[in-house]
Amino acid sequence: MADVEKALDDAGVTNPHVREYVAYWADLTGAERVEVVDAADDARLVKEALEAGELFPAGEGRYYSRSYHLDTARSEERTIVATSDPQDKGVYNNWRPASEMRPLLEERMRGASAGKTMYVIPYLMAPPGNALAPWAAGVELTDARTVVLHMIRMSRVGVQYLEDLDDPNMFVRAVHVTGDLENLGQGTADDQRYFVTLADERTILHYGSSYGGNALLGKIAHGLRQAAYDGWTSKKFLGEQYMLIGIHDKETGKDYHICGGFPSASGKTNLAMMLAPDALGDRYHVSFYGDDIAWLWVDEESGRLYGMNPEYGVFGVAKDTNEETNPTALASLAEGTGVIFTNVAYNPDTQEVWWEGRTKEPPADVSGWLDWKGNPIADRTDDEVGQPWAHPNSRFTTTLDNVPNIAEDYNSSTGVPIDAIIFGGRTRDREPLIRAITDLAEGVYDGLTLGAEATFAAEGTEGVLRYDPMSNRPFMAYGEGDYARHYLDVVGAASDQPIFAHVNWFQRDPDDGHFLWHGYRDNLRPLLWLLQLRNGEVKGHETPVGIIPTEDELNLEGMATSPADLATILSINVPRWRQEMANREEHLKQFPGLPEEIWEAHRRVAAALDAEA
Ligand code: OXD
Ligand code: MN
Repeated sequence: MADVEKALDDAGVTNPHVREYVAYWADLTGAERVEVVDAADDARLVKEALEAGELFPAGEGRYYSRSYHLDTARSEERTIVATSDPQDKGVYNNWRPASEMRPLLEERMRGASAGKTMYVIPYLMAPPGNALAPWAAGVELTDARTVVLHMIRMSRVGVQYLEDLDDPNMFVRAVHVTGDLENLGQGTADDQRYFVTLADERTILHYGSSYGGNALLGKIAHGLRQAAYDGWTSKKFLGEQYMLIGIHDKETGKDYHICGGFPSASGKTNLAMMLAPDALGDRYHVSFYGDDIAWLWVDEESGRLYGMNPEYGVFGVAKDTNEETNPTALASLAEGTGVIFTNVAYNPDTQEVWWEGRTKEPPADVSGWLDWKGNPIADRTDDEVGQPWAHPNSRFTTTLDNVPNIAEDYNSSTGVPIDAIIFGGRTRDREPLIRAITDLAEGVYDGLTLGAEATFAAEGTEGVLRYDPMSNRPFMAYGEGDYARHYLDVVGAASDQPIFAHVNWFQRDPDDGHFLWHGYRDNLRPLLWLLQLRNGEVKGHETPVGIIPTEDELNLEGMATSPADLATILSINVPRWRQEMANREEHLKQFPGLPEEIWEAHRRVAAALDAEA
């Protein structure tokens, strides 16, 4: 039996509620040892993980890990939001009664950490001193050392974050038990895994995975699901799956901040880490705040909408990260950064890593290379030769201050004022490069009807979007009608409203399929236009679905683009839009209690399109 009291005493944990919580779960899970961790323990824990074969060296100060082959992604079907109020049931939150889920999880977790160390990770999902810090404190308990190492990179970790809580009982209780990964029936009818947020108890119980998206409980379960629920019940804030960037105009000295949501595989991390195009670099500097989560609230003093990234690191998808798509990410993975790669291809002889899209071709000399499962590439049979070397969801985990263009004030307690909220999916036709929306309800309506093209048959019918409201579909914590109401209320309380916009970098030529817009760094150009529009410096062109730039308003200096392509991405295809409106109506009808403002916005846009037909 672990000596819990001693471990807590040694670490200086005096908060009685934390002590009680740790003792309860140490007893229930049967852990052999309890260890309270601090960010300063990182080097020792890395050394232990290397010795235990949980990490492998990938160059100086870079590490490699591999997860169990059936445990490589978030499992949406096994993820549940449970409360004691059936009114919290939504379309996407997989709601279940808390009274049913807690015993189920306790049963699975009982004795499941026998022989293992239970690490106690006190963390804060906010810059210290932030207005939302009371909702940001948590204590993750985990029986996996690699989870600790990831948490140290992804959140602020240390006992001090628990000791000065205004209400000592107000911290998220986040319990992670790995389970016997080889016997959990992942993806079968007998799947044993459960990833449950008991939102009204501020307790997270995740069983059956050590993959980051399921096991780093500060990030998705607390940073998104729990935060969304807390923001709603407190009426104070929104917790969104948004990136957050700053744009500094060196000529005027002004700073702007843009946040926004993108369904997965729509380039959110690349956008968040974008640099200004060379031709505009003398005037503009783009800084990085975060690539995945933003909490938004109205600052009482200024009346403005503010935002901050609650995370401390980046848990990025490796696939297709290269010098063109995201040089900033590559720099943040350099030697000495402490980065941890997961499920990429690895060469233990040379300590190199590789993933699809890192270079056009995989390394020509395959000797020593292992694929993400640890199998030698050189031993592949003819049938296996075409298979990816890295898992498509392979990841890199690195702290924010490794990102070369990290914003100077990313750690400041105040957060930053938000000028614009953007949404963007991957849409091959219909969606122009950018359309600005100045009306709050229309902006929220646009977010609720966000989607990305179905990528393969199983996900939907070709041409029909897989809707992903606000890019929050997997993280919705309560009913969508209430969510829309709360969003309108929070942003609506700002005296100086942000402008909304929908962006799309992915329109293609219907004949030869080429992308009509270059993307990457050039994506700054439409964003600059959006800020100019907000400042009243340009007028754009009104359409039924928003304001789009005229060709001469978009700054295209130093960029080659064909006039025909530009004309297409700066125009609206009315018949195609009218088709989409019928799909949107079906989508929105699923959500009971959607505020009338949202339906009005839908009807207004539909009528304006009809009038143009
Ligand atoms: C996700 C992530 O799964 O950010 O969305 O990792
Ligand atoms: Mn994400």
